[in-house]
Amino acid sequence: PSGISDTMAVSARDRRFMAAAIRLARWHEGRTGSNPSVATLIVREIDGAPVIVGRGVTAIGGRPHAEPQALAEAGELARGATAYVTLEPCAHHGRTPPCAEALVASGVTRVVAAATDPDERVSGRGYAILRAAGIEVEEGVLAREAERDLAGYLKRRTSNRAHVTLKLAVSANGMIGRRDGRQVAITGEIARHQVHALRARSDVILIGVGTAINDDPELTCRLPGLEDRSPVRLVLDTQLRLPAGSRLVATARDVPLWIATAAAPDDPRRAELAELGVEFLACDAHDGRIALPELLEDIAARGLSTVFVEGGADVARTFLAEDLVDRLILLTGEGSVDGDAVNAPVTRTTIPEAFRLVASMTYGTDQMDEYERA
Ligand code: AOF
Ligand code: ZN
Repeated sequence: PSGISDTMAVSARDRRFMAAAIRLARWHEGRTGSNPSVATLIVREIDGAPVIVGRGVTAIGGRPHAEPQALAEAGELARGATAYVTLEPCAHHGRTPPCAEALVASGVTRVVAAATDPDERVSGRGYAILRAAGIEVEEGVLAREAERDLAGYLKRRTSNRAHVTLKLAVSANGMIGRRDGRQVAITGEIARHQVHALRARSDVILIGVGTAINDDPELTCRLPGLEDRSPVRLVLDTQLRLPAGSRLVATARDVPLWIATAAAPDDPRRAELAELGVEFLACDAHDGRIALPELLEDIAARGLSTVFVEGGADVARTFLAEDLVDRLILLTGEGSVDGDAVNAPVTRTTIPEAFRLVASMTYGTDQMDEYERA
């Protein structure tokens, strides 16, 4: 007797392998279309030690699912093994047979799961199939951790709207830029790379047309190895002011560019931009601003789950005021922006009460704080 009871040892092991599965699921985050990126590990005892004999992550594009890939790698070794799944295995005949049935057929005797799948075709049915076949099922292991990564998918499934992350880069004196529009660097290079990585994990990057005109950004992901991972770029442009000569429009053939607008369907600028590859989301506007809740529903209806809001100040303020921010990423630089500067809608000392701090990192002289709506 080691002093540790069997059940304690087992649950520590379960958490360890589930943590590994959650990390594996991140590999394809943002690249599985409307499907969430989830992972499966098949683990069995070999010579008294647990060994991973199969691993799978939802394939790019969303299929095949994680489970059949992990089971294929494990082969006969799956018999009597434990499967770790970050999301409840599916129970429906979609474009692939149900993963719950694949697990039953493989001979695994135990399934450890993190998050339950709210998809109405699954939602407890996956677990029921496993249990009916005599498989021992442990639900909810590291559920919170898995749910943080699946937040976009879960939000779309449970609220029919896209999940919103707002990113703000704030100077030490609480500013986000200059009023004259001249660009200032608030954070350093490492933080900038982190932002590119965050973009790559999102389905949509959103900015206001003011920022689009002023900064003329490209909003693609320019990190080595992630160049092919540029999400849809979406511009809020009530009156269709985005210049046809902007970098965004110039790259619309390579990386999707959508414009949310209230401009009339027969507005001639639409045809001009459409010709260049731009797509339009017809929106309602109130007081000259695109109606955001409806827009987020529209995005979800198109199968996209996560929106990364990058500015400017007005757009950020509106998302916050309308309580539409699910996750807030605050980068705080070391320098000050002097002169005629734009106040940040929030700073580290004025975070709205609804948010709680979930992570803090230091990148050189920059600080990155991540908050979630409780
Ligand atoms: C799993 N394993 O790896 C993933 C699952 O359109 P389909 O047929 O591919 O089904 C999509 C649904 O499958 C999706 O809404 C979610 O419920 C589930 N995702 N399930 O067993 C996986 N990615
Ligand atoms: Zn499945």
